[in-house]
Amino acid sequence: MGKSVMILLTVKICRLGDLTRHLGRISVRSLILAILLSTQSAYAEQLKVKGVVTQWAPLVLFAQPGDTVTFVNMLGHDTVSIDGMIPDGAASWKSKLGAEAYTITVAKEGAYIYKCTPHMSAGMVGAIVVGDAHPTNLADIEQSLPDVKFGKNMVKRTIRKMNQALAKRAEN
Ligand SMILES: [Cu+2]
Repeated sequence: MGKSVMILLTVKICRLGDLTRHLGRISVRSLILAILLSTQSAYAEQLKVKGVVTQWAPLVLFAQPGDTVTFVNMLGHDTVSIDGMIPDGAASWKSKLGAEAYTITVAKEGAYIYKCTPHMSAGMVGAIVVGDAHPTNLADIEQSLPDVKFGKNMVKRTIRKMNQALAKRAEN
C-alpha cells in the first residue's frame, strides 16, 4: 500500500517536472516569437521622398510592406497616386497642395506610380516599389498609360527608370 502510493507520487512528480519543462520551453518559444514580432514592427521603416524643384528625390524608392513614406519639402507640391498605377487593393492617395510631411503607408506589394499635379509635365512623377518580388502590376501600369492626359511622357520616363532600377536590383 505504502509502496504504491510512493510510486504514484514519484510518477506524479515526474509528470510535474515534464510539465514545467514543457511550459518552460513554450514560454521561451513565445518569448522568441514576441521578440521577432516586435523587431519586425520596429523594422517597419519610415522612408522619405523629397520634393526638389520639379522632381522627386529619390525618383524610384524601394520599400517593404508596412513601411511609411513621408513626402517632405512640399511647398508648391502635392502628391497624388495615378489611377490604375498602384497595386490591386492598395489605397490611393491625394494630398493637399503644400501638405508638409504627408505620410502614406505602403501595405501592398507592387509598384506605385504617383505625381505632383502642378509639376507632372515637368517630370515630377515618382515610383515606389514595395516588396522584394518583381512587381506583378507592371502590365496594369502600362495599360493605364492611355488614361494619362497630361505629362504622359514623364510617366513613361518614370516607368522606364523604375524598370532600370528593378533590373539593377535583380543583378544584385
Ligand atoms: Cu511639384
